[in-house]
Amino acid sequence: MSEIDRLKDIVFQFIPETNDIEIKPLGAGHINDSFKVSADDKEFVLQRINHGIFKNVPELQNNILRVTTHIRQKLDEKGETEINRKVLTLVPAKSGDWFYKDLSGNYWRLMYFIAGSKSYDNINPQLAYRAGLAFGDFQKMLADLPGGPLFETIPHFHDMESRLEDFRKSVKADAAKRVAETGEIIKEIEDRAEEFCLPERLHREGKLPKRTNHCDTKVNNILFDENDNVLCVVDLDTVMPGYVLSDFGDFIRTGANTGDEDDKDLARVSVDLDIFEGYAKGYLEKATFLNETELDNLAFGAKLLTYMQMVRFFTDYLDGDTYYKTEYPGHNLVRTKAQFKLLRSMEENFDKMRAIVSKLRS
Ligand code: GN1
Ligand code: MG
Repeated sequence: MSEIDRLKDIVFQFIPETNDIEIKPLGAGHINDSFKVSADDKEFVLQRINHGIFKNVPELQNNILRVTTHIRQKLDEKGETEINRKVLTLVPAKSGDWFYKDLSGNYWRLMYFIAGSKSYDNINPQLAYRAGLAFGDFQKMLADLPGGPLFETIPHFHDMESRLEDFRKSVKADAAKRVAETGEIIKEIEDRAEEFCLPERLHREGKLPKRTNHCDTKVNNILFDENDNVLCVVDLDTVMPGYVLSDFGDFIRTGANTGDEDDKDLARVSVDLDIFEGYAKGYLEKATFLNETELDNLAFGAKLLTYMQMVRFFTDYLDGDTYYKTEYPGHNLVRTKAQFKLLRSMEENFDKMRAIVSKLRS
């Protein structure tokens, strides 16, 4: 059986069989595999969920169901039109589950493709402002999610103390024999370790709360329509309790980088303060629920998520590239260095980032 026939068989676990079907690879996620499916007059996204990383797929899908159901209801109450373009819609499998497990043990899900949507890897301050409104609104809509906290789809996901523990274990194990050649990076990480464990300390002191966060607010996880208006926020695998600094920071890490996440040309990589300002403005207009500690540390969140991503890419490099998909040998080291360059640019511009947030919140 060809790969495509296998994929068709999987799609038919969710929708009625048809000969009028086309399946193509979609997007550039680092974890799951995605495909665009056109069947009769409908379009879908089929995804193979990486269950090595998301170990409890039923709970994961249940989170997404809870989140999308709640958002749908909020949009409905607001009198929104075209709701199916403004929130993801999962398709149940014929079995009644919200996923399908194939004979090789792979997990799959299907959802509707949002018609006429596009995403960007590079944006401008105006679009950043709209993205800020969108992620602020997302957190706001989920603030009263019924049914208690969401399941933690990846335990300790954005917990810097835990990420550093993993990093130190990997240095010790040196599985891929890459420690000797990367001593300089290890030192740069250790030099900043204490500074970046601040959120966990603030949380223990009761000053920094956990709220329902997206936890993967990459710029390309926002869908825009033909006129560059935001349609909706996608990639809901990691929606779970976390610090708002994560969501603020991960957008800046990706959307306000003048270069690419894995740029080999480090001269291209720096923080764009106009995009930072655009996003902060939009976000603060919606996120009216933040406390003083959260507001004081938003700019820090940008540095934190960049540092965290540097540590995560580098840990995976030391482990021999077992977590992230890579396109070439050494890709994770290239990513590490690009994140480190971005971090240094943010360190140089930290006072300016803080001043922007202060100006906008007053
Ligand atoms: C992964 O698969 P993708 O690209 O949406 C990762 C994020 C990282 C990101 C780095 C579950 O997201 O946490 O920030 O790569 N997702 C998971 O680009 O680890
Ligand atoms: Mg993701």
